Amino acid sequence: MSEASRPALAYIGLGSNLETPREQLRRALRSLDALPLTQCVARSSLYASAPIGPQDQPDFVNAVAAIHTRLSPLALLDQLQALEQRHRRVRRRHWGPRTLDLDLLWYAGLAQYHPRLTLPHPQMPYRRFVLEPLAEIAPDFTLADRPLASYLPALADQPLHRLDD
Ligand code: ROI
Repeated sequence: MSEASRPALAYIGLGSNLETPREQLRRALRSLDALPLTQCVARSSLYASAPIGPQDQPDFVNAVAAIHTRLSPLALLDQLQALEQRHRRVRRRHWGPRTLDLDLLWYAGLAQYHPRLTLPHPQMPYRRFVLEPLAEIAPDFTLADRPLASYLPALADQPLHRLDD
């Protein structure tokens, strides 16, 4: 089978804490499905989470989507960054509030260090707002050979709750 006929499975983390975050995420999920050579195959519930990092900003809404894509990791990253711009991402300071943040978390099991893109996303093990939505859509997922559930007890101090959609 040729490479082109096999899409890669990838997981995307979504976050927003400005300008009606739930609506930002719903729009972003539709836009992911509309990317070239890409289909959204699953999405988690939306989750409300207290900010990690600077606390003087609104709570976030987070979700994780699973996609099938024929884009390369860097081509996908370009598309995600363009999508953030189209959603008029506001990013006034590092780790500050934003209208839409799209993180490429995991791509077909690839492990790489690259100046633009390290895979899996290096912050994954430390973020409950990523691991819990991911566990919802990929219960058997393992990170560094450990089930997601094994990471969660250490993150119990990060407030997170599932929203009704
Ligand atoms: N905190 C939460 N809860 N959710 C996010 O998506 C998020 N994104 C960020 C920082 C500012 C690190 N904190 C976050 O970029």
